[in-house]
Amino acid sequence: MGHWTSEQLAWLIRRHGIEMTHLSGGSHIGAILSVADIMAVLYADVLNYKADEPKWAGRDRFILSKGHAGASVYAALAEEGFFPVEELKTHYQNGSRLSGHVSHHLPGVDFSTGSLGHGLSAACGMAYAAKKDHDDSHRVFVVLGDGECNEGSVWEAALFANHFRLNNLIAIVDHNRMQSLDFSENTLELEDFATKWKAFGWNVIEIDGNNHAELKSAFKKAEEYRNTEPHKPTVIIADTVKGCGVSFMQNDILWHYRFPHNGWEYDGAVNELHNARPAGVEDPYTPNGIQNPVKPQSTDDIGHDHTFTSTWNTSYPETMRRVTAKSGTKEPVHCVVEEN
Ligand SMILES: Cc1ncc(C[n+]2csc(CCOP(=O)(O)OP(=O)(O)O)c2C)c(N)n1
Ligand SMILES: [Mg+2]
Repeated sequence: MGHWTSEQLAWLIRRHGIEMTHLSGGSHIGAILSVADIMAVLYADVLNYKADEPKWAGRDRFILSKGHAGASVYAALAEEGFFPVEELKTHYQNGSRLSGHVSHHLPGVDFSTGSLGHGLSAACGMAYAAKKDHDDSHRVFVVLGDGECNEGSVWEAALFANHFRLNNLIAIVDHNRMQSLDFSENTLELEDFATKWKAFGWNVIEIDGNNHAELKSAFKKAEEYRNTEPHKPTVIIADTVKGCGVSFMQNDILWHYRFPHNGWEYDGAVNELHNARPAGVEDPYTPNGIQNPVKPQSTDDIGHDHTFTSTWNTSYPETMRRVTAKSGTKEPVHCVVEEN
């Protein structure tokens, strides 16, 4: 359990994410904003850990398999006291231990990631080891990207978890329906995603992954399943919006790789977040927001379609599509941050 509420921590993860990618010129802000609510609920309400004793044997194990969103786990760990918040500014810099992708050299990190498709296998190993040791003191959590589930190794691990009845394993998929250059459905179709996990022998919980109440009850349900479905691992399919919390980054694939540049990109993101900050949180970088922010001009590259194939699911006519897009649209979408 953490020091912050999940709403406060989600806001801090987003604010740190903007600053860290801005300072370093690092990528993946869209992925960081997408997973911020999942990470915040995990570190505020779900995971058992001791920040002053990172290797405590009874801690829940956690792997961020979509390791390109490393800034989100770094921000959560720093804000919960594993290392100084000040160190976040070294992200992606030469000599820093906060490498762009997640590094186990940091206290609180159990497994390095970045090469997609390995986290679920590692989590299976940890859960299997606990079973073999008859050690019921902790659970194993792993967060995957949906595009990451294109990797065959994910499905081999899913088979393994079923075979060894790993009911101490909880996977969460950040299901934003986008990957690095395009919508997932245009890259390699995953749907019907829930049915696939069920067929692999898993409990499946489907929720809005930017909604904290739904996330919290999903984790509660996953805990209940450990008793009611002792022969199954559990996956939470968390429907999210890539770029959630900054209007011009939402559902725009540009922000998978682009970082917030000086000018309207940084000023706009900071001020949007500033205006949405929850009670009890100070902005660590721009305590009063940005006065006289640079505004985008009509010639600036905002609101354009940057997906590789230019539109949602061009491969199939309407009648052949299997899913309706929550995030397959350029319209502004609901995000939890805007509510506060
Ligand atoms: C094995 C491997 N192949 C390719 C990449 C490059 N890469 C980084 S992020 C990414 C897209 C991931 O999409 P998704 O899992 O949906 O994550 P999201 O950013 O949408 O949360 C890719 C292909 C990688 N990190 N590892
Ligand atoms: Mg994705």
